[in-house]
Amino acid sequence: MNGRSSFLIVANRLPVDRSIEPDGTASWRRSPGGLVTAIAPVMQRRHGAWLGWHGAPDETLEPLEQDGMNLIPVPLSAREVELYYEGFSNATLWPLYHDVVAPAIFEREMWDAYRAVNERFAVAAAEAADEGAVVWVQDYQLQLVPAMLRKLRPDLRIGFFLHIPFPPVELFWRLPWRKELVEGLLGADLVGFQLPGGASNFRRLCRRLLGLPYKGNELFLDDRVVTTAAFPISVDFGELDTLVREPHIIQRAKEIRAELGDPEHVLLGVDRLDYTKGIGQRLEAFRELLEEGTLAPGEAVFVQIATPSRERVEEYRRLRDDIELQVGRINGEHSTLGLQPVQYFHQSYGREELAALYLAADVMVVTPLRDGMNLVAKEYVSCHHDLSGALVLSEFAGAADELRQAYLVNPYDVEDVKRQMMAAMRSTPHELARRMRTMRRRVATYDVDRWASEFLNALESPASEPATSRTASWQSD
Ligand code: ADQ
Repeated sequence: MNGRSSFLIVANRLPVDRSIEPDGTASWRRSPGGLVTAIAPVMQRRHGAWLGWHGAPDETLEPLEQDGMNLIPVPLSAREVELYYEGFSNATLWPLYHDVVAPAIFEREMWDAYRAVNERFAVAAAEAADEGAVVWVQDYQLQLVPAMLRKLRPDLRIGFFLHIPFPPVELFWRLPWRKELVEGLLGADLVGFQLPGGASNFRRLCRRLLGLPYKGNELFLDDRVVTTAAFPISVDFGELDTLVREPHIIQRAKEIRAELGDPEHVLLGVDRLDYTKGIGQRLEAFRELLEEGTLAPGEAVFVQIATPSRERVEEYRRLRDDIELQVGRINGEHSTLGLQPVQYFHQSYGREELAALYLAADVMVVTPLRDGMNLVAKEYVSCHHDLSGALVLSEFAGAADELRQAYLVNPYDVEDVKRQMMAAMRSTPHELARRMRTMRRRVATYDVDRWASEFLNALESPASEPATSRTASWQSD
């Protein structure tokens, strides 16, 4: 053994959080979040290594083992966290890729830090990967890594998956460093997106920006072929389906309803506190339903769980204030003694409590203005084996492509959100079961294992010949 891995995940964050015990020793716990939830089981099965930042600035750590995974920490300075992570990743790329629902900031200093950190990840990956290893790079924070890594280690098989939407050419075009970013991604053998639309946006961009020909899913470079395709991410359906059948989870779900005053309808929102998630839009719809009297006082309770997120980024601080003001106003106007129509929690929850909440909810309200996929929608569906419950889902979430039987809404249209929330609440058990059955079948079949194995199969299967050895045709889509 040379200590190198034949399978490597490269992601901004390691899949663990550190907590300090009362006796001062540090321990690591698997962290919450879409990416970790999705990949940890695959990592454990393939005994690979995971390379990423450990979450504390200005600290260098030795590799460690946790949950059957080899973890290789990549250090970041406090200034790099500010410029590369909070800056270029979350104040430039995140809004730009989400339809600019908040303004995107373009600053050269942030870009320089992004490039430098990507280079560090690429060097660390080159050192950790065995000859001919498969390396799977994750998400928008590391889009330059594939090309940097290929330069250092042309023997590797490199995959990249983007968890957020890939924007239309017209939006991406604004980026001053658009060419570098696209060339960075093209270092991969396979570039995966959540939806076919993202893949086709990317191919069109490559043609317009770099004059690259493509056919079907394949982009033809001079000496290589880059495959682009959609791999809609999913959840561990089996794990959730088993968990919610446990007596203590069923009991907890009952308790939650009782603690809420046993209203006729429990509505639920679960999101990172992010401006893309449309939390304000759904609360406004709920407020209007109370205001107009469409919902009687005490008839429904809206539970909004908002996980703290990116709290040092200005836009997120403002959002938190806005949401909390809005919740305060609704409760101020519509509470009765002992009963608040909106229950708001700015907290993170464990898997079991979250599962009990999903089980307790009659209507899950998922209204992002733009979302790569949205795992919450799929988690809710996985938890309702008795076929109860309704999903109100934004057309702008990737999940809407698969969950067509949800109550689909345009979150920009408050009347539409109100109408569909009411339709979900007034629906018959038979109608709910009909919708839920089809959605469950979909999530059960296309679960997270299938997502990962389809991506890895595509990555590990040989590509077509490069442009120099064939006549590449031009295609538009
Ligand atoms: P996110 O934007 O984080 O993910 P999402 O897909 O909904 O959004 O995943 C959130 C995850 O965090 C879910 O698994 C959820 O259970 C968990 N979570 C949320 N609130 C929580 C809380 N209070 N306590 C504990 N857990 C909580 C990004 C993209 C998405 C894409 C995923 C995966 O923005 O579009 O679906 O990556 O690719």
